[in-house]
Amino acid sequence: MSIAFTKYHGLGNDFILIDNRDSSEPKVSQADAEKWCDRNFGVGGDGVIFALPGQDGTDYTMRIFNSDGSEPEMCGNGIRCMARFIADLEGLAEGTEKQYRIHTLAGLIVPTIQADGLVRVDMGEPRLTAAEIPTTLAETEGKVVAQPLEVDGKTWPMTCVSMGNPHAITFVDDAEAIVLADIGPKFENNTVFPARTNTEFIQVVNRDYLKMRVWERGAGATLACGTGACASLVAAVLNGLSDRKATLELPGGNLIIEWSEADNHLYMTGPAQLVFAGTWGSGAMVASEAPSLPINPATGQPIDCATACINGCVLGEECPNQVEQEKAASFIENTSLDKMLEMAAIAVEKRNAERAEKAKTEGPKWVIPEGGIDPNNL
Ligand code: ZDP
Repeated sequence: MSIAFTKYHGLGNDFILIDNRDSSEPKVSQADAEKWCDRNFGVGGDGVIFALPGQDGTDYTMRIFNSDGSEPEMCGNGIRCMARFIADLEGLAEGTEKQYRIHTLAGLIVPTIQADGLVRVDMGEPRLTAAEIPTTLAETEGKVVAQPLEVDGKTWPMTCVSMGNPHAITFVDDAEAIVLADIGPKFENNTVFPARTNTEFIQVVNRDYLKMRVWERGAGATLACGTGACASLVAAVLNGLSDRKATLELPGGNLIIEWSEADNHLYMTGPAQLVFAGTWGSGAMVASEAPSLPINPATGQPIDCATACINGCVLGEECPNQVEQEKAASFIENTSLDKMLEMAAIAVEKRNAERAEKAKTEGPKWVIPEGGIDPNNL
């Protein structure tokens, strides 16, 4: 079976997008998503995203499987890629503004493709109660802010925010110094986060500029995380460390995040970029679907005619190509024996002339041995 896909990235957070508009069932299983995301044995990606038919009056539904096969509720960079993908599928002209209403497991999300090509997403409201995150860390006044958590012999003040998916944010002096692969899993799988968690390490450069590094639940260290950037801005505001609008610098580039006072929604603006399209399991890779190739009688091996014919057909009259067969049949039918002999004589003469010409430049292929040729040993 072959499945078409298109690869997109949002600031280096990369996804494999599947056109799933004709069915509500994802075309790739969670177990296969893990294989597809493998960077050596698959396509490579931080997740697989499906553009499914809309529900509850929305234009489309988005579902995503992480690179470990688990299914998160939402994906900020992914939804920008999804918006770009459907715009491309619908043939939206460049420079046109278009808004989509997308159903996700985290509720309604509304991305807008702007005339400048960037995608601005209404990410909805942050959820702050311990039960909504979910976390067992202490909640005060309906929020989990700067709660101490012991990890690796150190106490980290954690602020927790859900953007549909769980985020645990901690503020550090130097985001670069964090060794994500060592410490990330210890937050992700900590028992205080029963649904595991995405973890953001934030360095406040100033009130409208934050540096972020992320360890994603189910995907590990990624170059960017849209829901994480939104959650981090909320955490910074709750800790009195930033304004309600800031640039978030992620390893893959910048996102502008705004937590609107008017409607309590988060607005995220950033790029989404097409990388390439392809087919998983094409004929060349799946033996049962591969076209049957003619066999070279000399070697017993299949012949790739597309290549072999350029160098001179090795099958000659046995060529399985229908057009070539018909040409040969019609030649035999319509040519007299005299004419054929004449053509053969000309061909032999031409070949001899070519050989003689070649011998001049390349030298003889063989020499007569001293004492002449032994006719019994030819
Ligand atoms: O919550 C999770 O399990 C995340 N790994 C989902 C993906 C989040 C993402 N990086 C984002 O940009 O929000 C795609």
